[in-house]
Amino acid sequence: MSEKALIVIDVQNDFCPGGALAVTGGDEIVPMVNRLIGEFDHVVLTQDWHPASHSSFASVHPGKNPFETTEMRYGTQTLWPDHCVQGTDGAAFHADLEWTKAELVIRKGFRPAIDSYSAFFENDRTTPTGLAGYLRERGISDLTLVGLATDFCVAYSALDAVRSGFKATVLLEACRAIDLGGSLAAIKDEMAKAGVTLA
Ligand code: VGL
Ligand code: ZN
Repeated sequence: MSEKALIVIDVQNDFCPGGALAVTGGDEIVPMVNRLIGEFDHVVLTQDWHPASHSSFASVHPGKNPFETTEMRYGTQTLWPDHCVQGTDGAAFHADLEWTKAELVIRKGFRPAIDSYSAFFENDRTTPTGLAGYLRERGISDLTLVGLATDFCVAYSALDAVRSGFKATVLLEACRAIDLGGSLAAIKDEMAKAGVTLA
């Protein structure tokens, strides 16, 4: 068994123009992502899903601004504007995303004290989301990743995918980046070295 799946990362209102953590051109990928959803036999979506006052929000760290960093127990954490709060419109999928075919929606970042960029592991890189087990049990070994943002949730998901024994391809055309201080170039390099196919 070597099934393929499309993993659609965080195509949510808050990551699109007008959203709380808008990624430039984030909404431009939606038509292409919809086409890919139509082509794949298996589709998994992820949804960034934070409780209010999540520890990754700059607003809960006195004196800190969004896009600065802080030291957490698990390492350095970038601080973000409040975004993707559970149940809000900002956390909803983009209105044009054709998500009904998805067989699984993985929600991540719901533990107050730890952020989760990756669809596989939280930012301590050890707490699993359950996605690897789900894919293995279903005989899915070959993943194509698209979505937002290239240099955070897409990249960490792809890195963890290869680390967990999956084949991973990132379709860059169907992704958009935040690109904080050269983060896009650095993580593309890291992905290529780790064995992620950048297409
Ligand atoms: C993301 C920052 C914070 C992402 C999620 O989806 O790339 N980035 N939360
Ligand atoms: Zn988040």
